[in-house]
Amino acid sequence: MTHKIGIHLSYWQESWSDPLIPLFQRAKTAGFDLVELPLLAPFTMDFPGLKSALDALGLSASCGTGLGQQTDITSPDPDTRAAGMAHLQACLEGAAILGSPVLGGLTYAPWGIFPDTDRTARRAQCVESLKQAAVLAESLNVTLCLEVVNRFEGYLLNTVQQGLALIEDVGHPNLRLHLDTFHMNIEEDDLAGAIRLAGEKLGHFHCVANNRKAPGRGHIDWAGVRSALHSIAYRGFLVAESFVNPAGEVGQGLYIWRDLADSLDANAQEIARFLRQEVAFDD
Ligand SMILES: [Mn+2]
Repeated sequence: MTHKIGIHLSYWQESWSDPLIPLFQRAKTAGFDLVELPLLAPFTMDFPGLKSALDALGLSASCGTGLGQQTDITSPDPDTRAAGMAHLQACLEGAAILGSPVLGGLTYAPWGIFPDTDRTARRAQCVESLKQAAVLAESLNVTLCLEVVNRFEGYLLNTVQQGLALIEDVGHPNLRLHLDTFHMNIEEDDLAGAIRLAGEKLGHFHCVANNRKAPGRGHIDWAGVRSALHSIAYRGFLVAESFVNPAGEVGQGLYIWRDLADSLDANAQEIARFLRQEVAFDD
């Protein structure tokens, strides 16, 4: 079996609410096997309609989301936590309809929110909330994956070591780590070593250059990454999560201030070729 390769659809979005279905064909044409759908407002999404559109093109799906201040499952406020659990439930149900084996991203804490006190209590609350979320995910046959992100986007999980400790504290087998080479490049001493440390707990993987350009454009050691993924027998998806377009609220929200690719579609084709030839491997 060779890895399925995918692309995060926000690659083509300028607004977070840009419709996703028109992007499926562009991903297919570029050469991807699957698309990663950002589930930012899951209550408004037509999951059966999205699934039909994926099936029509023979595309698989992966799913990611991000909690926010109003949906923070680490919050001391029970109503905020309940809103967060409802958001995760809607995302997990959507992922199940789409046939995505994983829900990744900021599934455990809000994106870009940094409380200046009570971080220890929030981590403890996070553990309690994830115990419930993991059970729910398991009942839907979706693996809940926690994305380890850099210090500018989150405080709770910056390294694989922290991720493994959190999973250990939750103690449920349906939790995995979601790693991303852009974040790892900032925080880990050794990317390949971090992947090996994650081992069988690695559930989802984002491929991106150190500067968020196409994988292969920057200075990530892809041969080392591939060899580490091989050594842990990683069988999940390889999803490109490049952000190269400064336009709109997506470019602004991700701090893209200059064009990092000439043509989005040609660059997407280059990404698909690179992932298939330089990162994916046969068992
Ligand atoms: Mn990512």
